[in-house]
Amino acid sequence: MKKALVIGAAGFVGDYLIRELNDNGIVAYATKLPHEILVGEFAKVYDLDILDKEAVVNILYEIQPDYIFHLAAQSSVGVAWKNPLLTIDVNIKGSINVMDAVRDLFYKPRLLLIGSGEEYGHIKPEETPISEDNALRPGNIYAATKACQNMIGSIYSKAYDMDLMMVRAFNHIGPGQASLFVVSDFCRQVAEIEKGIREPVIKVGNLAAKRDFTDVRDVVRAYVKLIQVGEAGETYNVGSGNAQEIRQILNKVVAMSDREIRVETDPNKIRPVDVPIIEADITKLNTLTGWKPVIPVEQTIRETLDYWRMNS
Ligand code: A2R
Ligand code: GDD
Repeated sequence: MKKALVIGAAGFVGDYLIRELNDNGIVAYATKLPHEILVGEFAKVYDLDILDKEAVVNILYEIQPDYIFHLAAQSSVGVAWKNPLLTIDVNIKGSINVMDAVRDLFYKPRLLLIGSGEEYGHIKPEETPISEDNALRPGNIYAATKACQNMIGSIYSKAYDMDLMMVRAFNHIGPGQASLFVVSDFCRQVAEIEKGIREPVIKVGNLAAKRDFTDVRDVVRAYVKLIQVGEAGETYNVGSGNAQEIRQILNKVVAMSDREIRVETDPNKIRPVDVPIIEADITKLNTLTGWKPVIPVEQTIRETLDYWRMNS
């Protein structure tokens, strides 16, 4: 049986990925930061800070995984504006620690680095939907760190003949996501309004942006396919292929409630730069694996709203 290590498994995606691995008959191991909680029912769990290179090496020697999914990151665009150094440390130095630890091993596991659709940044109208070989013009600090991870990953793969693939994940959503992110944020506010613990006013940021949303369960299906059949050194977009205006997403969330809700812009939620549209071309991944997303965005929104109705 194959063994997979999920680094940074206590975040949003980790739990879903571990379940997908289990469903595919792959034995799962997972790492989390010491202060985090991860129910270890479906994976053997280790504490790991990726800024500690020696600790990364020790865990790899102990587990000797066939597959490694590198999810650990500072993953919020908003937080990156407020804390660039932390974002650079975790997303660049931390990723290089992981790549170096894998490079020094006595065997060649397959490594999947998770990047972002944000790497494309300022996309020209004729470039959308955007494909993997397009120029990268990151529009924010988070995006720049992920573009850097991708470039270094590509260099390592060629220079050291590593079995390493990269994805650019577009916006993924679902129950359990932190309310730092837009769908979860809107759903949480609506759930709190319904419970009477918040005034009937929803606070929003830039509603004109268009983003490409995919259910997290579809996303982890793509990751597990890619680690098995992805080509070393290659980058793959993982998204839906259809961007939606954030205003449309807001309308869908609000329409799922029977309350009268007023919309108000919160200046703190407006970012210094917010690129107008990010939409994936998923032909490369679809051609290689046959993958396409199957869960409609309305279902994901409804389940996320129900999650917050139970958890706020
Ligand atoms: O920042 P925290 O306390 O939420 O912990 C995050 C963790 N993490 C680290 N793990 C090990 N060593 C570090 N120095 C370190 N710093 C942060 O990585 C969190 O538990 C996990 C990342 O999970 P999320 O932030 O929930 O990201 P998500 O949505 O699971 O996305 C997975 C990947 C990331 O690379 C994103 O940038 C990309 O997909 O979209
Ligand atoms: N969070 C948030 N809250 N965003 C809002 C709000 C709000 O109230 N109102 C509008 N937005 C807009 C943001 O300005 C942005 O254009 C869009 O909604 C999505 O914001 P987020 O959900 O915070 O995600 P993101 O696009 O910045 O980043 C996410 O997707 C990337 C892939 O495209 C994260 O999951 C990243 O880790 C991921 O790489």
